[in-house]
Amino acid sequence: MATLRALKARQVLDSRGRPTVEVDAIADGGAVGRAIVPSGASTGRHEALELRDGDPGRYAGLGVGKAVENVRAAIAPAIAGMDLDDQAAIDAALLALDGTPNKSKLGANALLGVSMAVAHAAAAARGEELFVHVNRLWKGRAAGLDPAVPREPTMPLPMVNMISGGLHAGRNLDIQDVLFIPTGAESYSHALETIVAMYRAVGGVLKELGAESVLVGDEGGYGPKLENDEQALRVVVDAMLACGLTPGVDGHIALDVASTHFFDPATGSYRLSNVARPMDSAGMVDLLAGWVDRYPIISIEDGVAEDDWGGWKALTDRLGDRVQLIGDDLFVTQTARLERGVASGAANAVLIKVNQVGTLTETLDALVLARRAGFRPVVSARSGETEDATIADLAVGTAAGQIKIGSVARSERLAKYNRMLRIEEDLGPDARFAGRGTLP
Ligand code: 2PG
Ligand code: MG
Repeated sequence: MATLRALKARQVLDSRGRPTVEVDAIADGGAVGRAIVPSGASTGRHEALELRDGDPGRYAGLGVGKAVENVRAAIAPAIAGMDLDDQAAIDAALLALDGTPNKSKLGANALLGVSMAVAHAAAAARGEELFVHVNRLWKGRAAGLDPAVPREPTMPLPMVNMISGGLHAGRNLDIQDVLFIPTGAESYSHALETIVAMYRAVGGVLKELGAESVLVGDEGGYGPKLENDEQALRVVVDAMLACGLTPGVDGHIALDVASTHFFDPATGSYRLSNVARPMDSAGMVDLLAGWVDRYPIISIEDGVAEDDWGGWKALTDRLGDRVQLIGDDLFVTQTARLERGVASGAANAVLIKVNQVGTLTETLDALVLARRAGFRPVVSARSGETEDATIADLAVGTAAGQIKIGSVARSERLAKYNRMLRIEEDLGPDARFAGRGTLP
């Protein structure tokens, strides 16, 4: 049994040049696990609190010195000596130390840095890959679930950002991400090759259209100025055709509408920049259903806003039998909100983001609940990322089935895609791949 000897923490920078927390967990035998915490831009109101210093003189108030100090002064002495393999006990100790419902005392960024670094150190102390360690944790947690729930390490099917809008690309479009899913792929590496071909093809279609700019957004997707959101859907369909794919057969579209960010809670209306009049939930559901009828859309995330439970129910009643409807801002990876969604028929899938909840164990809790309810989980990165690739191992080790990282540009994204190539090699020629079967 390896125990935790010490923690080190420091401030490093993420892909937007903003400070974030890095933690090293050192095992008694000297093995080291390191993790860096990601950060969102289109964050949900109910996410666990990301502690920032608020000192305008330093990094425009975004420093994380307090969170780093909390790791050193409050967390390290309290959990030193604990069994690194007992992730649940360590995470429970972190929650007890913080003691607040939204991790506002120590900061979810302090807690998550420690929680993930501990998992890395546990794997390193055993001399095994992180996904193998995570898989052991997952099998333990999944023991009571339906036998059909996947337990063995499985390469996920990626959904990949092609065109970025919303808060990730200067509000050029209302929709935040138009993504491509390589539904015809037979393996992860085959999927990746198709994705890269699509990324080039989308760039080509945009250039032909004369879209002023094909510069990329925060997650590496193209951030063009287009006439409207629907034109972005046509661009992705045209790119599929240019790649020799049959839209709706071996290539599909996914959307992250991120609609919370154009929802006005005061009037209960959705305000899209290219739709003349504000819409209520029913109007928003009609708009999305129309797109589903006309385009090969198989997945929609945050089609309505984070607290529009009535809208979510209407959307799910209307499209839930043919489209994956993912709650991101809606569920914020938290079991209490996910339980409400399951009970009320809101959504049929859940985005899994480690920093929305703040510990690995709570992330596994959300995955267990999702699987129990028959909700598909999609492990996701944030728009602010780093070279940390923990989520790649998380997705494989929990056999989540799907992953969303951003585009195949910018190295903080490629760190995860490349990590999965290594894992696939490790798993060998018989590596399981979630593939098309993971979708409706
Ligand atoms: C999302 C994420 C990732 P952010 O909305 O799903 O795409 O964005 O990290 O900015 O919340
Ligand atoms: Mg989202």
